[in-house]
Amino acid sequence: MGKSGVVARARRFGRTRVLVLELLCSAPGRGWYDRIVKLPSFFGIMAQTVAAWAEELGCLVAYRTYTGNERVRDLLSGEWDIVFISAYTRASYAAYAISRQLRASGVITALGGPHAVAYPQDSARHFDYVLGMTDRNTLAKVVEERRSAGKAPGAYLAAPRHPARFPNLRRRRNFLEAALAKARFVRVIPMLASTGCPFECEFCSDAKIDYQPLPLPDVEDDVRFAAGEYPRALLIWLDPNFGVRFDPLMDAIEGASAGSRVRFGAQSSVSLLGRERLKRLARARFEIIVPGLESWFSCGEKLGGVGRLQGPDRVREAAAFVNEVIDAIPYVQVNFVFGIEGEPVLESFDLTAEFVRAAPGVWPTFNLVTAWGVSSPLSQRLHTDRRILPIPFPLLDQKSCSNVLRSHESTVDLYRGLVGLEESAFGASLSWARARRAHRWGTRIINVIRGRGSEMRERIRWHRRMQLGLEQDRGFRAFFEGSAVPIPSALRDRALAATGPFVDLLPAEITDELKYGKPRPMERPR
Ligand code: B12
Ligand code: SF4
Repeated sequence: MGKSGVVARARRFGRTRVLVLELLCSAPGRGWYDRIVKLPSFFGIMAQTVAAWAEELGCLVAYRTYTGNERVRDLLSGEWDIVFISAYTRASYAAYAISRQLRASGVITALGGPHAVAYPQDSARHFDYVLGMTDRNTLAKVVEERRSAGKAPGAYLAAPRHPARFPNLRRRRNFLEAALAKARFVRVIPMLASTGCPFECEFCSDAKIDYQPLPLPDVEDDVRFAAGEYPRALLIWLDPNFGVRFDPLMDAIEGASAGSRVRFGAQSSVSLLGRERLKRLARARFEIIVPGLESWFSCGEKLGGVGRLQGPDRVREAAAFVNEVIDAIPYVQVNFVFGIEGEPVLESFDLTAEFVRAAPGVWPTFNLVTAWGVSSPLSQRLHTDRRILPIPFPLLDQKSCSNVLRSHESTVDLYRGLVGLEESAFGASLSWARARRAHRWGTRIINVIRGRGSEMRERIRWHRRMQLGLEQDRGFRAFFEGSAVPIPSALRDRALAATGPFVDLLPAEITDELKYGKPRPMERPR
């Protein structure tokens, strides 16, 4: 329903007017692919779930995504009693700015999503409510109470566990379509079959969250509905680890999608992806698989046989395994995390370069270890040890820089190694090899755009800038050594640019910090 319809009906019936905003970024994307393809498809299921529950609770609800292409005025237009905002940490300043603007006109604001989970205390300074794990009861409390925090910190509410059931796709349809309307090139529909994970990788927010499958009839219903209504869609499973209960889940998916043309994608552990399972996934039209390798030295448990090896042996086995996956599944992405404590930094990059050459068909993703507030066992430990650098939130995107304090040598090695790896992995020769290995034109085109496009070029330039700063600039180096010096201007400028049109709405303390750079102590959990 349009904005004016929602407001007019709410006024007539005295119902609570709710806006749910899902921030998929905080500024326009850098290149064409980012702006038009990637960011509009980055929405999840939880903000739409909140919208559906609010409707069930009798509210009049509008749901909007921010993809970087909208005007802030249009995003917020309308009259609202409560605005729920969903944000990752990289978009948290945008969320703070929006909340400030809304609260000034008496609207109650509530934050949910990864930033609220990671930084509940800091978030509570900017919102009336901060929501951790959220179920229908958590939401009902906000809607019924509608308490304005005024100047005091907002209330923190959290359910004891993730919801055991989510409103089905049929029920969320209007909200899904509002998000899909902005994704013109690829129709990605997020799906969910489980929450939590049975493994315990220390850096992961799900390390301590029990694995919980959702009811299979719900999963079947969602697949059947999507297959019938959106036959050309790509159904992406958001499960942190897809296929823990592989056979019953695949029975449900295959049964519900039989005879349709929908395709699937999922992220899973190497240990869950045996040869027979790969064949089954391919038969069921899984076209994207993301097996998490993460590291050549840690995370062994979830890698099964490959994980019992380390270093060069793990590289050899992993490349052989991934090459088998590519034979079965057209698009394979492998994620790596660099900077994990106790791992030899330069050797990790050398081994990854070897892997990229040995498995040229995969798309490799390079992430920097990041401690997000209190979200993982690693981040909690590092906070206790006071080893977190006060990197501005917009740069905590896993790509720009790591916020973990380490020795100067290993910090320089981290960016030096990363630049070398990125230049070779996305250079002409390996990009060509990647394109040749792909079985489909679609995969070739996506890989060339991702590897040779403006976003990747800008990222490599930035990592080179980080490396030079650490090697040549004393202030830069002092900051990354943990001294109480101002945040370097290069970081502040990047954070300002990443906060895009929301900069002017930011609270003064954050604008001052970003524009003028005040010395700050080492970060405490915030
Ligand atoms: C699936 C997934 C994605 C998908 C889908 C994203 C999406 N919009 O949902 C894709 C691949 C697109 C993605 C992209 C990214 N991701 Co991601 N992703 C995940 C993953 C694996 C699962 C998230 C999920 O859907 N879980 C199922 C839901 C039901 O559970 P939940 O997210 O825990 O949500 C609960 C509460 O937080 C709350 N809640 C959640 N949202 C909302 C919203 C409202 C309004 C309310 C009230 C409550 C609420 O209720 C839920 C039920 O209890 C997590 C890791 C993990 N293991 O959890 C990382 C994770 C969330 N991603 C992460 C990151 C860094 C990214 C990227 C920045 C990576 C990048 N550089 O591109 C982007 C940013 C995307 C964006 N929208 O801005 C980090 C976030 C850290 C942080 N504090 O910001 C995580 C935690 C992984 C990690 N490294 O530890 N991601
Ligand atoms: S296997 Fe993946 S989802 Fe599970 S704890 Fe490890 S990184 Fe997190």
